[in-house]
Amino acid sequence: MNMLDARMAAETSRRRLLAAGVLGAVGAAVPAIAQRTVDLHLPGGNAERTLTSAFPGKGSMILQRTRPPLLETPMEVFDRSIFTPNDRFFVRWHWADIPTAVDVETFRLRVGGHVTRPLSIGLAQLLRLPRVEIPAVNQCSGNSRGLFQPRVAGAQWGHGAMGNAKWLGVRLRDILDLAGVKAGAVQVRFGALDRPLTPDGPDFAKSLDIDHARDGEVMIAFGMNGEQLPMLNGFPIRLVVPGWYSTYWIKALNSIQVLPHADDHYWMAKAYKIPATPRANVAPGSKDFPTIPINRMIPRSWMTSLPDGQVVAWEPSIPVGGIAMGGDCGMAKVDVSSDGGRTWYRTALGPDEGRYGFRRWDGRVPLRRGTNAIMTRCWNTRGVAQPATPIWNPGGYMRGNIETTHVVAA
Ligand SMILES: Nc1nc2c(c(=O)[nH]1)N[C@H]1C(S)=C(S)[C@@H](COP(=O)(O)O)O[C@H]1N2
Ligand SMILES: [Mo]
Repeated sequence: MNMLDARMAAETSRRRLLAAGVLGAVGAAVPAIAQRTVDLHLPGGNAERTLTSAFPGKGSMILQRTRPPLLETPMEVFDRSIFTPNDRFFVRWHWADIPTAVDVETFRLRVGGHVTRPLSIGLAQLLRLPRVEIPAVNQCSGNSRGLFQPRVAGAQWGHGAMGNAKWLGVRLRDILDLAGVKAGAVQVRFGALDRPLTPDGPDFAKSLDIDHARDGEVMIAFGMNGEQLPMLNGFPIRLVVPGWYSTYWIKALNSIQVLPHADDHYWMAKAYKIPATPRANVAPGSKDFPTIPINRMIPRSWMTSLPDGQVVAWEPSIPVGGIAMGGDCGMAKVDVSSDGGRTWYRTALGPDEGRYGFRRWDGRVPLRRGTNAIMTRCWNTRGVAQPATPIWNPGGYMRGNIETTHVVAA
C-alpha cells in the first residue's frame, strides 16, 4: 500500500466529515466571507469579484458563482509554480446537486454498453491496476470568456479557469480492455455523480471517440499533485483528457458507457459546440453557421510576474515572467514585447515537465515612462503561433490570441 492508498483509506472518515462543510457552504448559498475583491479587467465592465476562502479544500479563490460553485484561480498563483496547488485549483460545475461526500468503500465505477463483460469496479480494485502519471493543463472551454468583445453569455471568467496538475491514475484503455469493447463501438460516454436540480435538466455527460478513448493517454485519475482529488475537483476519480478542453474531464466519474453510435445527448449534440471555421471564429452576432464539438486546446501564454495595471518605479528595463502552454502538444518558444508588439524579445524557458503542462518563461524588456503594453506570444511544437487578433463566437470558447498586460512606470 503506497502513501496515496494509505491516505485514501485513512481519510475516508475525514471525507464524510468534510461533507458537512460542503453542504454548509454550498447548500446554504451564503459562503463568501468577503475579504478582498479583485478586478478582472473585463472590457465589458462589472469586473469586480470577491475573494473567498469559504469553500472546503480551497484557499483564497475568485468567486464567480456560489451555487453551483464557480471558483477562479487568481493569476498570482500561476507565478509561483507551473503546478497549481490543489487548494487554489479552479472549480466549475454545471448543476447545483454536486456530490458532497463519497463513501470510498461502496463507491463503484460502472462500465457497460457495447462491451462483452460489464464491470462494477471498486476503488480498491482501481488502485491495484498499473498506474500512469501525466502533467496536464485542465482549462475550461470558456476560460477568458469575460474578455470577449462584444460580450457573450456565460460565466465571465478572467484567465484563471485553468490549472496544471500531475494527474495519477489508470489508463482508460486498460479499463476498456477489461470490459472487452465489442466490434462496432463508436464513442464512449462518461457520466458522474452530480445531478440536475430539475427533472427535465440534461444530466451532465460527455463522450469521446473510441480511438481517442483507447489512445493510452486518456486516464482515470485518483491523484492530483500527489494527493487525492479535492471533493470540488471530482473526488474520488475523474477523467483526464490531456490536450483537450476540460468539459471532457468528467469529475466524480461513476459511469462509462461504450456506444455503438455517436452520442446524441444534449451536452454533445447541442452544448460546447464551436464554429467549424478557422480558429472557431465568426463575425460578432453570427448565429447560423456549421458547428462541431469543441476539442483540442491551442497554444496560450500569459505574463504572471506583474498584475495588469501595476505601477512600478521607472528603470531602463525590467524582468518579466509567466507561463505558456502548447495546447495539444509541447511548447516551443515564447517572445515578449513591451511596446505593444513592435519589438519582440526571446525568453528563456523553464524545465519541460511534460508537453501537456504549463512551461515557465522568463525574460527582460525595456521600460518607458508611462504605460507599457507588455505582450507575450508563443509557438507550440507543431509551429502554431498565437495570433494577434481575438476571435469571437457566441459560446465565448477557445480564446488564444496574444494577451496584453499594462504596466505603468512612474
Ligand atoms: N461531473 C462533472 N464533471 C465536469 C463538469 C460538471 O459539471 N460535472 N464540468 C466540466 C467543465 S465544463 C469543466 S471546466 C471542468 C472543471 O474542472 P475543475 O472543477 O476540476 O477545475 O470540469 C468538467 N467536468
Ligand atoms: Mo468548462
